[in-house]
Amino acid sequence: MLRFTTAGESHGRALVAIVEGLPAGVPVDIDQINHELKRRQWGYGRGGRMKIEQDEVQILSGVRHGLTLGSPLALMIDNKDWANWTEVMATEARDLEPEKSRRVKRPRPGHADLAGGLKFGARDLRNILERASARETAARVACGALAKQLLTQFGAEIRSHVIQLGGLPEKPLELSWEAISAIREDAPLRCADELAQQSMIELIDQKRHEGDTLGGIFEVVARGLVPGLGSHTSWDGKLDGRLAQAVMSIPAVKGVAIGAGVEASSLPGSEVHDEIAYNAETKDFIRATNRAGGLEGGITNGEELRIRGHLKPISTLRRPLRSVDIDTKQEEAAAFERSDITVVPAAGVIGEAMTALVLGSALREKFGGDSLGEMKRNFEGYREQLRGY
Ligand code: EPS
Repeated sequence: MLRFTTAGESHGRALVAIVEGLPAGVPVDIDQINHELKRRQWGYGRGGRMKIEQDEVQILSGVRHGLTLGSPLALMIDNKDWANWTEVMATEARDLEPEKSRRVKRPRPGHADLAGGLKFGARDLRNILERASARETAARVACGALAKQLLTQFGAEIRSHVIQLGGLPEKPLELSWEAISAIREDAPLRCADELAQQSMIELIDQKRHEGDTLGGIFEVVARGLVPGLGSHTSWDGKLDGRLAQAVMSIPAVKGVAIGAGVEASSLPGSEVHDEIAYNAETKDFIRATNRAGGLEGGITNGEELRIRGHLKPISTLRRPLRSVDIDTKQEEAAAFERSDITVVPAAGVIGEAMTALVLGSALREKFGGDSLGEMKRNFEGYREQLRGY
């Protein structure tokens, strides 16, 4: 199994992560990890913080001479903004004057502030928001980049794109792998449809002006996956359920759909299920459609995996919503320091990372092995089995 854990506060010293379960001998490309970190920071509608941070990973363990050792990898990404927060976020005891403490006491509707404050008894909501912040997802993207490097060894690739933002276009975009692959890395919203992208940008500008925020939908697509990852045999082995949890855990994601997921519930079966055909030449079972999004019974079926994340708008608004001061219990405007207007393209990159980590884990379960070579032999043996089916 491939597993990871992260630690770090948004304005603390650094984000760190430990990744466990990669076999020995996987080539690790640190530039590629940094490239993924950069992709996450990109996107029209991000706020001032992204001008401060230029995320770069340091690998502290688990890699020697460019190859994994089979031991846990420890990763670290510095928070450049930490320099401005050393007193407020000091790990040592401090007795700061109220005006210097940056205490948060007006919870933002939609954020973890109030629910977390009640749960932990935190009288300074900063104790909650520092960890609830989506800053943590930089660490996930670094872990996901490692999972992607494992997947590459087995011929799988992952991409993401924005298919709707702030309700535009009215019908979410449906695009081929080729169209998605052609999106330039500097596309402002990682959207393949130029016209749609332009109208999204105009909407973002309008909402920036109004002090408001926007959500949207991203789609993650993985291709080159062998059939047979995941399992129908137990509820927690089903890959659709595992992917849904992984994608739902991304901040602001409130809905996850696989393939035609949402639309499928209102259509008859004849318009939903993908009919099966056989290509005698390649000895492959094939489908003309892929409404199942590459998963049947919680198992990959060899088609492209397609998973959508529906994001609510960011909960920090420049024109704040009504809230209550936790000291006075009087109605007040929610706290605001600075914020992004929308993060849908960034969430897509995080979606790629979370998908890669789940798929990487499923690959490890199926093909095992302590070294990459052993894992590849098991993989080739299985491919042989598929060809003889
Ligand atoms: C976030 C608020 C903003 C975002 C942040 C997530 O940060 P700050 O409060 O420092 O302005 O920019 O996202 C990141 C720092 C990041 O790396 O994505 C929040 O409240 O969730």
